[in-house]
Amino acid sequence: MNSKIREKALLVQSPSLPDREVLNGYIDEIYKSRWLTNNGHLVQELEKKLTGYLDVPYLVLTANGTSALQLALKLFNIDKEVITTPFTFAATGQAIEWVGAKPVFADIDKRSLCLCPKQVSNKISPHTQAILPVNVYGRTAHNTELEELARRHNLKLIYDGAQSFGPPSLHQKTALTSGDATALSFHATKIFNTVEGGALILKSEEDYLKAQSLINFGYQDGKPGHVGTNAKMNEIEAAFGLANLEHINKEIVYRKLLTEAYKDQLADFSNSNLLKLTKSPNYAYFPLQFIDEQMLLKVDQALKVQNVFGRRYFYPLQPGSVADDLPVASRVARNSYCLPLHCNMTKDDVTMICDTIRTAVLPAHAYRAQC
Ligand code: T4K
Repeated sequence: MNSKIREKALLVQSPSLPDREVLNGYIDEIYKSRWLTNNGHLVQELEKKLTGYLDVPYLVLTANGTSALQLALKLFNIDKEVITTPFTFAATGQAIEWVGAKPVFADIDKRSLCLCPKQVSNKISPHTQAILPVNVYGRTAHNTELEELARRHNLKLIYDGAQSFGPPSLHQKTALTSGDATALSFHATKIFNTVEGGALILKSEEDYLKAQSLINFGYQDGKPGHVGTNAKMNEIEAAFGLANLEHINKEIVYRKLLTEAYKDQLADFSNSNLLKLTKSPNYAYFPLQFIDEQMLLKVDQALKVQNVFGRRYFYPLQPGSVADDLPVASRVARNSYCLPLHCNMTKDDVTMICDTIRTAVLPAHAYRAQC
């Protein structure tokens, strides 16, 4: 094993920064125009480019992924019950509560780690207005069944796709266009970032225009219309996004290369049940599921000694969810762990991490084999 401990901490995520010259070009435009926000030229350009790159019908840029979720819920007048997953980041449940609705948690499917349609079906009540699945680690699952369920019960289907940025070639065809809306996050720690930022993908021009108005105080044609908010992206963030978009394909290829290196080096675990690799189709994360929490904590500790910091995405379950009712999500949350994956690390880092994991896990493996 690599005996030299890293001087600089290796974190689970690390932002991709744009080329300075490219960024400066966009910043120069801002200086010339003196236009900083309120649907400026660069926001419009980024919106157009992302709509094409992601191949989606309509896309509205927002201040962050959380505001994109809130916007979707407001757009469809959701204020009662929303069925969602307990295995997600804090923002999902909080966005639901923020608009005055109640999150109702249904269990996840043990293979996809996403909302299980059968469990959703069991939770539908006369108060249910929407289903809100999360594309965990960029995974998309059960879209056809969820669309069918939503149609049958006249519910809105809003996806939390904060982790699922990527062109159609990386996903199932309808990854970002299933249901009524999909919220994306462009936070600093995401594959594609605008520092803070997000977007809402929509299906119709009517929804698009209403969303544009809602993020700008409900203004329509320059006049107040309905109650809105301020959830606009600004020109500096759009400049960052436009510059980052220029190297996004390279970023994805590099993440793929690191993912392959992890897979190769952890292949010797493939026949053991000690840890399982979980696919992140857009290379957003490198998630593992350990056999139990004890093993996870042991590896986490061993990595920390090497100055490496993985993360338990997502632990604990969403507040308000009751673990006993959600056995699959509880187990998955206890045992899931993301290793570092980003453009500021190398294949040698992957080797060091895998060696550390092997050393931490194998004594337990030998012990189990004897029993
Ligand atoms: N839905 C889902 C399913 C989500 O995953 C998220 C966000 C949302 C909704 C909401 O989208 P946003 O409103 O955030 O756009 C991080 C991100 O802050 C959060 O955006 C993301 N999910 C979540 C999965 O991860 P934390 O609490 O883990 O962040 P933090 O500050 O601990 O950073 C994570 C790692 O990245 C650390 O090792 C430090 C490193 N880092 C962080 C920042 C901000 C850097 O190296 N540089 C940086 O600039 O939530």
